[in-house]
Amino acid sequence: MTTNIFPSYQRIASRIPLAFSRRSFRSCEKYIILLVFITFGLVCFGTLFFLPEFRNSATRSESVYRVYDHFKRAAPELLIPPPPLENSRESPKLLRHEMDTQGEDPHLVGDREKFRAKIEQDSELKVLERPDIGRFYRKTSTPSNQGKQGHIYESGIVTIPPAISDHYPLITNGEDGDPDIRERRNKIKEMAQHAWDNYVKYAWGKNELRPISKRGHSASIFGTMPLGATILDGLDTLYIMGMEKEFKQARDWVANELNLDQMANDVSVFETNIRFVGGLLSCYALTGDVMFRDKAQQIADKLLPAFQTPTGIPYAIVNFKTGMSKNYGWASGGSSILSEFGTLHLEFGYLSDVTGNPIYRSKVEKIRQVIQKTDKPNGLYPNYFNPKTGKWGQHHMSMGALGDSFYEYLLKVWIQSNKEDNEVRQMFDDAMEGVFKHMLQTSTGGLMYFADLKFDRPEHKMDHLACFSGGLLALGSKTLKNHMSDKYMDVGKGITNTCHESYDRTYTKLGPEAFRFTEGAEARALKSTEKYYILRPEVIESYFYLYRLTKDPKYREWAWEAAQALEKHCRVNGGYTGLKNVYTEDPQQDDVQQSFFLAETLKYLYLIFSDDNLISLDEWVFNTEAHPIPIKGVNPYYRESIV
Ligand code: DMJ
Repeated sequence: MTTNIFPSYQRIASRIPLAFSRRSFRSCEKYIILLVFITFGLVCFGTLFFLPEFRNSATRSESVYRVYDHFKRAAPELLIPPPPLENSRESPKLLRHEMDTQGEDPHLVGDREKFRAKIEQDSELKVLERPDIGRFYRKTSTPSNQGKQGHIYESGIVTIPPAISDHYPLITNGEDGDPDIRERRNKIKEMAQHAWDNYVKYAWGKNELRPISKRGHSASIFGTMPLGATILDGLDTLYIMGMEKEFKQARDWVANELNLDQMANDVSVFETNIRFVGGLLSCYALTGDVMFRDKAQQIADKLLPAFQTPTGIPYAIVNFKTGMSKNYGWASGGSSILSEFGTLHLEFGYLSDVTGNPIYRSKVEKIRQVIQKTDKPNGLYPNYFNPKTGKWGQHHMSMGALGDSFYEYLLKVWIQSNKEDNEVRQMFDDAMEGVFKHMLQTSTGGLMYFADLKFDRPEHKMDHLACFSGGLLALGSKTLKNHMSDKYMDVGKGITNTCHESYDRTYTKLGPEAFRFTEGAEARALKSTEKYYILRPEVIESYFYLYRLTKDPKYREWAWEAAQALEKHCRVNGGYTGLKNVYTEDPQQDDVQQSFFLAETLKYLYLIFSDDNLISLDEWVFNTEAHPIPIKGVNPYYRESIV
């Protein structure tokens, strides 16, 4: 008997193996084999559905539509237009080509035609405009075919030119006709280059620069993390000054490095809004690069948890990661601050318009409703408001710290709405009536100033911050003729003059943080804690408005005095520094280059020495950090969302 190590399939009958004589399978074996084949077939068939082409076709087509929809909303111009109709203007070209290719397979001819049309379309794209960096459009220029296309440039910047426009506003360059003025402006640009280059060299990605110790710096308003505050705040200045290379570098940092998701950082809602959201929205308006809009939206979304209060008045501080929000411990029994919650409307309203998401506007409209219906002592707005009880805190009022930009936005939101939001214009006029009646003073030496009010008593002190109001009032006067217009202009000029005096009465010719009016001194700081200058813009800002609105050359002269003083006392090898005491011959330096130096101080200086059409006040409104926001219905760079 042969032994076999392998199992035998011999049949056994009564324990006796039967001879293996069968030629076919038994029926149950056939079933098993059939079953194996069927299973194999099914597995093969099922695998087809895991191939990329077939996988999840329903969700796939939905996601294709989602992407399409996203593009349609974000950049309708990027979608390839439908092929020309037979009778369209393109058809002669097709007919001519059809004649050339008679006798060929009509399908191949059709494909070749489509391919050719695509190439033509692509080469048309190549001749479209480069980004607007370093160029400018005059009001008289006519719209080109770029009005209908989205552009992707070599730099990777995507721009959507204004859709409907009969002119392009001037947004870069804009030189003045006078060669001396041009020379001054070149100097300001060189200052910006110095400030920027040193930030890049020593503090890239950090919030601010320490120009003497040559390293990064961060103020508490930015929390503890490096958010590139100088980049976000300085971007539009680089753009307007035509610093193309620097703008591109800053833009790429925002696109690739700025990621707030992982940042467990407590930040100021107000500062984040005016500097970051405002700066990014300006860049979106100026360039059409949707990256800026999307980043602005991501940042604004991080601020939204701060609005979850019983009244809807936001808290001052929010944590980017957790959304935990709170107010400053020092602010009148847990109050929010007027100048902070009152300085969101311009950016949040515009953000809703460019994203098509109404949530941001709804938040700021709620703020307005709440303060509208709360009684105002003597028609004035106190600096503190409790977001839980809906009541004002201490009755302190100021055109400077804690109040300032609230008043600014009452006027500017009206301007930005193309003067249609009359409610807010009325609020501005009413507020100014109260301010003029209770806070406006004239010193014995004839200087006009806004005193602070503390429980109905004037404190005869004015902050450097309050010096923005000279320009604001001039803007109010020029944008609406009403019973207040002349007064606005008089007070605007008077306040700007006083602020200039506060500079002129120092050794350095730069102004102190706050100045007082007493019997012995006018427009001078008296306390050592008020004698510093931290590169603030407000006085120069008012020179800018007054120059543009009155054309009085003295404002340019005053601006030039300030620029020279900055060069003399604040410029160091590593950038620009603030000063600890503006009254001393050789002031100590504070070793901080504030982000608003690039955003505001240098931008306003540059614009004073430019043509008036560069960021025209008829088309743009500056947010409180000098980031220009387009005026609705007037400025084709508004780029409102079409959804
Ligand atoms: C800027 O951040 C803004 O202008 C703000 O409104 C108050 N002041 C600083 C610069 O001084």
